[in-house]
Amino acid sequence: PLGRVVNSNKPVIIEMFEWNWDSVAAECQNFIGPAGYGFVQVNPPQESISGDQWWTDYQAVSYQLTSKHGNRQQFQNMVNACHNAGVSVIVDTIWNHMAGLDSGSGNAGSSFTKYNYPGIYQNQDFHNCRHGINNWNDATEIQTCELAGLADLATETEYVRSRLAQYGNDLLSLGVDGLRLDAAKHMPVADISNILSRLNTNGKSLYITQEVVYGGGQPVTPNQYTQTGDVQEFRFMDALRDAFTGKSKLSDLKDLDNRGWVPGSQANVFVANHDSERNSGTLTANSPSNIYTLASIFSLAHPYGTPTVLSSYSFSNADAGPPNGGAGNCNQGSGFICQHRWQEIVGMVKFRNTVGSAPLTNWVAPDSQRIAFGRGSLGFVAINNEDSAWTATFTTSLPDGTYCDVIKGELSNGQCTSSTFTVKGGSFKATVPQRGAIAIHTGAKRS
Ligand code: LAG
Ligand code: CA
Repeated sequence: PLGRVVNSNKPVIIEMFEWNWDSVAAECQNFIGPAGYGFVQVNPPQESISGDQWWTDYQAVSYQLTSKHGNRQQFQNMVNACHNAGVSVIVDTIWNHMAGLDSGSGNAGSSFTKYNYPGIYQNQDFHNCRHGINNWNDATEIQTCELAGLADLATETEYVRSRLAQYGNDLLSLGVDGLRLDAAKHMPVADISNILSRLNTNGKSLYITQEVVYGGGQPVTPNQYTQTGDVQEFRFMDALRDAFTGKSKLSDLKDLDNRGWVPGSQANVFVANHDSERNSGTLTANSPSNIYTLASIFSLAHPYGTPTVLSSYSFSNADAGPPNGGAGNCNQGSGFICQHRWQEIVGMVKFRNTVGSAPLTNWVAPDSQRIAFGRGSLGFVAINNEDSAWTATFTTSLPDGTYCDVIKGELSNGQCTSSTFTVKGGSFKATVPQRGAIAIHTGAKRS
């Protein structure tokens, strides 16, 4: 079955962008599992063209699990290590296309020419539109022409479907728990549905998240893909950028299920992904005034969607591959940004795990850039996107008690490592720092 029940009490995903398999395995055990994340999403593991740029991964050459990130054995070890730490593994999966270079060879040594990948696909397995997508108002062009010049697989044919399912089944046989379907928008949903129906999940539920970038007025829409799994809702990312940069009102982000977006129960949302942080279209870790962190807090606090936290690396050239050959680590100066270890984000992962699907309650927005809300009687957050502190008395249904601020601290050995807030009779007073936030929940209640 397809669904989202794997780790349903730990919904948060980390995109471990360009971390190699050995380093993901270590990080699952050392940090990710203990911190309460439910999933890691890893880079495409199949053989791709060689080269130092990060995007070589998206030019598939074969389905051997030999890549810059490691070999099959290392991949298997990573899955096992993450599982042992209670973390599920989502694999970025390329079903839409093969390499777009005229010719070359891959990381496992396979030679190819465009439209001929020996032993796997040949000319007849690709669509006949052999040019880029020119007209984005035409669904046939979007789905049968070439995204970025990449050889477009004829996913409506029996052979291609069976070959893609064979690859999917190989991943499942290694214990993979979920797939990110790259370029899902460029495949008809019927093709995705057919391929998924061929996967042997052995009763386990497989998490599917589909990359369908919303484009205004276009005929292929995110909402068309809800029958085959979760859908990445890029309008959430854009709305957060606009709100936190002050182009629109943060106070307008209360109800996100009434905007015509993918229903929250099927939306996969993020502040940024590996593409957006390069095309300057969204917030990045370098955004001013702490707004990337504030937006991340919002995405983990608001009930809309399943949140993904991007963990990425610094770059000056947008094509550059990862530091240290992809051996990810969070040491000072490593070049890896390690957003997944930021205190505010880790605090909010536990908040999310505690509040689960509790409804949004007690919303207040005394100013267009100041919001606060509860999650039932389990948690409460306040976000201040102004340059001055905000002191207020908040109404909450949290039980009476003293709670740790999980934005700047945590509950440790019965003590709060930072500020505390005391709820009594349905309210508490707090000062929310300028361009800052506070959050409390029943999982970090001191007394
Ligand atoms: C995706 N989602 O649908 C990935 O998130 C995105 O990162 C992928 O593009 C894209 N789809 C194709 O899988 C990336 C880079 C592209 C790169 C492509 C293939 O953003 O820039 O294209 O991967 O490697 C590169 C060159 C292009 C060239 C193409 C074919 O940048 O100029 O036309 O390769 O040779
Ligand atoms: Ca296609």
